[in-house]
Amino acid sequence: MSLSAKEKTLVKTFFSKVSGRVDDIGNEALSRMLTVYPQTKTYFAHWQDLSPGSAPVRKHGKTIMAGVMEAVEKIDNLCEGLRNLSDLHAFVLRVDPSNFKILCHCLLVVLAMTSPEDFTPETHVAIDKFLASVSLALSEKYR
Ligand code: HNI
Repeated sequence: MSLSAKEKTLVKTFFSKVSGRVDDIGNEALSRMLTVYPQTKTYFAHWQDLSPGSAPVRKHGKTIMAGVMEAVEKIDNLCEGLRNLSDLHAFVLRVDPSNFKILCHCLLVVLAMTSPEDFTPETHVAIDKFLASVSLALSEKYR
């Protein structure tokens, strides 16, 4: 499922274009995950307010997108690049890895909605593969 050189370029170009809006994108993706898949709320039960767009949701959306942007930087070696994050999610946070796919799908939808011009079929495929690779890299430590 590795990305071709062309696909990597498409991913990098796309994310550099949306880099100024990642806070809103992260908020929207995380809000959707918590709304559509309420079982994911269990991981954030310590937050005051889990409703869409709340302060902690916005803040964590920003954190997640920082992780995604870091993954774009490390696109050539995601398993190595995301090792610490994978460790954290597996051993400290104990997030079930099936949730990575859920969040990545919410993110894909938000990217498609908010960048209709740039979300060409080729870019769609490249980003889908990239997010699947991020999910896989984050799941690495669960084996
Ligand atoms: Ni995730 C913390 C990145 C998916 C639950 N997460 C982080 C941090 C980053 C991050 C970065 C902060 C790390 C630190 O403090 O050093 N998370 C990502 C990325 C994805 C992802 C890039 C997938 C694309 N995380 C998920 C999913 C869940 C999740 C799917 C649960 C449903 N993450 C958490 C929790 C924390 C967390 C819980 C700690 C948050 C807190 O404030 O308590």
